[in-house]
Amino acid sequence: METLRTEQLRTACNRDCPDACGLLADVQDGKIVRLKGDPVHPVTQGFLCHRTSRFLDRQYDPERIVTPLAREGSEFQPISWEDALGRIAEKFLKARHESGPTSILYYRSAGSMGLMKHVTDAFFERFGPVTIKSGDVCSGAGDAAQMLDFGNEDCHDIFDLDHSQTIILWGKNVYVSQVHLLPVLKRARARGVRFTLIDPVWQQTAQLCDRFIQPRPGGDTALALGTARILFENQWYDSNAESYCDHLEQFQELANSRSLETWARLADVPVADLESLALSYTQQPAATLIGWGLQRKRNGSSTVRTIDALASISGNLGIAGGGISYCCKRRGAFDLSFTTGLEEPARAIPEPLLGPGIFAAQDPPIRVAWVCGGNPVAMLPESERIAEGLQTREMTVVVDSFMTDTARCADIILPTTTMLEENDLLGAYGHHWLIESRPVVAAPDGVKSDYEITQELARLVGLEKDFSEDVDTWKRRMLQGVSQQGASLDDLRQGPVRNPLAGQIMYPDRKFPTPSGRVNLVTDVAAAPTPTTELRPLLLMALSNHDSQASQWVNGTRSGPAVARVHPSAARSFVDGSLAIVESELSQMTVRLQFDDRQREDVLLLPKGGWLSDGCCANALIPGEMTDAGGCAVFYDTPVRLLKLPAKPTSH
Ligand SMILES: Nc1nc2c(c(=O)[nH]1)N[C@H]1C(S)=C(S)[C@@H](COP(=O)(O)OP(=O)(O)OC[C@H]3O[C@@H](n4cnc5c(=O)[nH]c(N)nc54)[C@H](O)[C@@H]3O)O[C@H]1N2
Ligand SMILES: Nc1nc2c(c(=O)[nH]1)N[C@H]1C(S)=C(S)[C@@H](COP(=O)(O)OP(=O)(O)OC[C@H]3O[C@@H](n4cnc5c(=O)[nH]c(N)nc54)[C@H](O)[C@@H]3O)O[C@H]1N2
Ligand code: SF4
Ligand SMILES: [Mo]
Repeated sequence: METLRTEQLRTACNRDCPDACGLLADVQDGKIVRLKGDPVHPVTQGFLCHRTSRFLDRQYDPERIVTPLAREGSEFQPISWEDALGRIAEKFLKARHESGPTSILYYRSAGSMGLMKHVTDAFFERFGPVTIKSGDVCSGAGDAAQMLDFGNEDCHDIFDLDHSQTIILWGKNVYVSQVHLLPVLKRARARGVRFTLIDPVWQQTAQLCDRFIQPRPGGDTALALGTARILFENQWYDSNAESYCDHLEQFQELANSRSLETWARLADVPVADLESLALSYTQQPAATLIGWGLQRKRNGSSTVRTIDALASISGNLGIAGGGISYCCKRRGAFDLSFTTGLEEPARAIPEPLLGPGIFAAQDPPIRVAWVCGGNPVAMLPESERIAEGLQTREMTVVVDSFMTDTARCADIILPTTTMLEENDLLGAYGHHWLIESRPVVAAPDGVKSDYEITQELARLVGLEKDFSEDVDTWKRRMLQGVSQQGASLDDLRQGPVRNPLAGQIMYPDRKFPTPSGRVNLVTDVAAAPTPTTELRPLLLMALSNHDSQASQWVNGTRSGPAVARVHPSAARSFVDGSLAIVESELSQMTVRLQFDDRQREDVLLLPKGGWLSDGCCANALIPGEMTDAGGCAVFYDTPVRLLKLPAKPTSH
């Protein structure tokens, strides 16, 4: 018997994740038989997260869409690419001619973080400019805070944590959402570094920490200000802070505006937690890593600003092992000057308000919608409204590989490549390595990448010239700013390369690219009233979980009812494991209760990413609302209550 030759090919994970891993695929006879983490990649270190270690189930899922589909009544029928793109081009030209280009909505999310996706942005910019989204439901509030405070947003090198004495994980669930930070943290732990986790939700990272502070959701502002008060009172703050921080006095007044007891009560933690945190900031260098969850709240941006200020006055900025790291500048190495218009769009709908926004847009109304790299019906607030919005356009096009909640609303579905068939470049928001992705297998016949689709559509609408180049030419163009510094396409083809433009530490000279050149300390924050009410005493938090990448689940785990975790005292009239209804102001959903006495009594936890069509979608309960700055979505401030299921009539 002839044995099949196994080829090992290298590529990258393009999922919306801080880690941007290197992948190794074993390919036999055109089929991938094994996927693992690339041991050569300094951050990936040869292992994958649970969800991507199961990616081959997705790659070879029989339910994958491999031909364009067109709606006929409530069904979809296969059509040819020629027919599909012909109908789309005709509709695009007609809508633009009759109503202007803003009658077309282009929505792209981060289903793939590949840089080539910006080429599709450029197409819509040149064909239009069309209507796009503004803000960012993922990280917008924190991004705005960092820009306002420091004039820039980037992180210390991930391995700079090797120099820390203290690590403060402010709302980060590393075991779920950033697993490749774990080896670095465990190494620090073994060195005796002091760890604090601040999270209203008990999660596994607590086990890594010396101290777990569990404030009420949104209590972080009070916690940070109370801690700052202790630093000021004990002269533990940096006596040089005045030289690189604006508004030091006002910030001190803000911190002193309430007693320690009041701050602790507002945060719902003992005063001892404030004292412990203050002490941590004096055990320098202290690194603060801010997670993404805590800014998806009504006051999310000012919360991040108070944490920025606390870390700043403590004297931990600009030193090895210190700093305040939120999001690495994942696009920082790349020249994206071929697309500029998206920053000043002709018209934009705030992403958290996409559903109501589609209906509100007038003069012209949205006639055509194009959705790619996202499942907004499942993932954005007011799911039902988004579904309705997409279903009621003259034409909605969805580019995806699966029949998602959003694809179900389409008139035309265009099947696209998976990450193992992609040809692209990536940066990461959790570290500074750049990586190239290369197809390890060919896409099935009848499946095209976003760029191939863009090229064909461009040909039909008279923009062929702008999009005729091959992918390598685009890659070289995007790398032109770093290609002389060891990050050319040829270099990347040899393996991952650290972004030569990224420093090891941020602001080593304590000069900041703000207008004054100094840190802009926050001077005023709204004391967040608790959003829960007597009627609805629980806050709904639908968080990242092991088994899914947003709405992309590993096989077999997405059928309802969704599991809702609560403290037993929050559900006294229910038993563990029973069914219940979760009700918000907007809607209701049936869940199965799971008691967890490590949780606070004022939260109800659901997995993020449940599907509307499975009755598991948390976002159907969440009203569309924007954070105080940056256009992030207020995902975790929805009050809910538990209700009994109506009794089934007994049959005789
Ligand atoms: N397995 C898995 N991994 C993922 C994803 C996924 O869907 N599944 N999603 C990816 C995406 S899209 C992103 S943006 C990243 C980041 O993904 P996120 O899941 O946003 O990551 P975290 O930074 O861990 O932030 C979540 C943590 O913030 C905490 N938190 C919520 N509210 C508060 C608060 O008021 N105060 C404090 N202190 N903490 C709070 C939550 O309890 C939770 O532990 O990870 C990615 N990683
Ligand atoms: N309630 C609640 N809602 C949340 C969150 C939360 O914590 N709670 N988190 C929010 C966050 S942080 C984020 S980032 C968003 C994520 O929301 P989305 O970005 O909508 O995330 P996904 O569900 O992963 O959808 C990505 C889709 O893109 C497809 N895809 C993958 N690769 C490609 C490609 O190359 N081309 C095309 N055209 N499609 C591709 C996938 O098949 C998938 O269906 O959700 C947000 N929604
Ligand atoms: S999803 Fe994140 S952790 Fe998992 S393989 Fe991809 S980049 Fe790595
Ligand atoms: Mo995200």
